[in-house]
Amino acid sequence: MNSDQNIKEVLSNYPISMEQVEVIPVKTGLIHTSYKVTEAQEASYLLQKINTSVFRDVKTLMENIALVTNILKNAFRGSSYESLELLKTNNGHLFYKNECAAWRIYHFKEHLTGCDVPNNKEMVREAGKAFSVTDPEKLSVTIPNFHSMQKRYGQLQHVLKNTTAELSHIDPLFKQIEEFKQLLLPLEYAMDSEEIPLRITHNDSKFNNLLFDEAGKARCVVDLDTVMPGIIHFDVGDCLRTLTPSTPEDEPELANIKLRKGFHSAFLEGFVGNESGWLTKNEIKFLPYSAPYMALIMGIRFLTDYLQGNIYFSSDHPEHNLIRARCQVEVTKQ
Ligand code: GN1
Ligand code: MG
Repeated sequence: MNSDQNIKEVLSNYPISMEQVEVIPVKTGLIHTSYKVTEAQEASYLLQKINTSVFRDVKTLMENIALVTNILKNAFRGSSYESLELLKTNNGHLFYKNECAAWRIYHFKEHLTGCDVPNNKEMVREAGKAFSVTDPEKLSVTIPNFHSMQKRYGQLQHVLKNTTAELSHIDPLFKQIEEFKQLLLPLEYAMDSEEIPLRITHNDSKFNNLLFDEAGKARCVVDLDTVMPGIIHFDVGDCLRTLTPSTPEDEPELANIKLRKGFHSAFLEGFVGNESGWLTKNEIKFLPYSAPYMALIMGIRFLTDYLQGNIYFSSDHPEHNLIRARCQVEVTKQ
């Protein structure tokens, strides 16, 4: 089955009118393959082919997402925030599986847009508010040890040990990683020893996983695959590492990477809110670790994927993950 026929077959399992339906690929995220589907009557949807080598247990993943979207829908009633909404199959299932892949569909947020880097401090404050913690609820872990520096570093060492490639060009990068890792591991140790409490965290709180309305108000957090127990520092750090540099996460020219320190405090203002009482003493104490910790984790993951032949993150060319890794290590350094 070619991919066009495949998509038509997928859509025929959903309450979508196939007359004059339009399907266009959209570039969103580095993991799944996404399409915008527009019906003649103008309703539009986000169709995603789920990356099952990253998310091996699709049923648990989708049950988590259904739970999260329901919690958010109730929590946001009467506010200006919105939740993503899944479209169920004709048989009432959360996803559709055929012999090629597993698929899911969300209603498309036509009136909202995301962007890679913020234009002003107000957007940054909005991001802080939007990624602030929602009600804790029992959720499954979709990717175990997702932000464990020890695990990510172990994977990198394993790949380094087993590669036959010439490595001298990554030596300086690897040395920096080793040095920064030692400085940042105390955050993970504090989590492991339960000095920092687990909450429900998004875990992929890149700035572009937030949609804004035309007035610049944050309205909807997207990409809910990795919502699971974690520490606030993961969400604070992932958002800060993507919104403080004025350059994208794959900036090749290290000299161009400048951190906008004012955005740092604007984000925290939004995140913490007027009342810091909801944070524990240790959560506050470890806040400065957040951004460098998450930037270094990403540096390690991108470098590992580069050395593995770019099998995890979608990339535009063979050196793309190496460029991303260098950029993230530079963000860690600053
Ligand atoms: C992936 O799906 P996407 O592109 O939002 C990755 C994140 C990384 C991000 C880097 C499940 O997220 O952890 O921070 O790429 N998601 C997964 O851009 O690995
Ligand atoms: Mg994602």
